[in-house]
Amino acid sequence: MFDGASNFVTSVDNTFLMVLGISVFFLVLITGLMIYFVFKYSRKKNPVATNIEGNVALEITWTVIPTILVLVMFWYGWIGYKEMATIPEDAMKIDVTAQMWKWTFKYSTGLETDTLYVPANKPIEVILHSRDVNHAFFVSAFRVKKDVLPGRTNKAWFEAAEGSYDLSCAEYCGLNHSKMYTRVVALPEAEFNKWLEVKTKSSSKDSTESGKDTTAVSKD
Ligand SMILES: [Cu+2]
Repeated sequence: MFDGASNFVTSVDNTFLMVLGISVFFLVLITGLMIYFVFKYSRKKNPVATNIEGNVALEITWTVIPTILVLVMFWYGWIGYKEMATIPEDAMKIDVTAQMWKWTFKYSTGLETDTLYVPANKPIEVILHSRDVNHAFFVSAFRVKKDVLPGRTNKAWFEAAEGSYDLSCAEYCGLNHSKMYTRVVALPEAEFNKWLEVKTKSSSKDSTESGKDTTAVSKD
């Protein structure tokens, strides 16, 4: 769980565990108290109903404490959101196109691939487009998820640790939605640069760039 596959793993996981911890604490507390009161104030033990007038100190306590807890949860959520929404200016840009039911990645050299290759430990900006319906770019190991919508450009960023990770579509997009996944491969920077150079050369040799992607896709 804490495998540090991207720069967001620790903050997202810590926020999740904090919210989970608070929720479990109150689940146990409230359920325990409820069971306790069911026995304590049962008709057998308490035949005449007690009229409880209220308790100002208690009411203030159970208003103030949850308010603080909710604000703490909001704070950590907000900090994490801001970090994810602020893309570093020096990030490497990769164009991502989603369509029923595949992903296409386009690099600055014009190279297109169906597996996403990135240099490790470098900020990567993915610019997300959809050709048809709503999809979502989701790399669970990175804790990165962003909607990919037709007629709108969304962006996300991450810094990946070296390795290979699942990339899936996280928005139901039709019949083969569940097959719409591929891999993100994070290579050491020098290796990535070599890969990009070699692949770009070989792809421009065996495909006429203009012959690709001429199929018109109607958008509404
Ligand atoms: Cu999809």
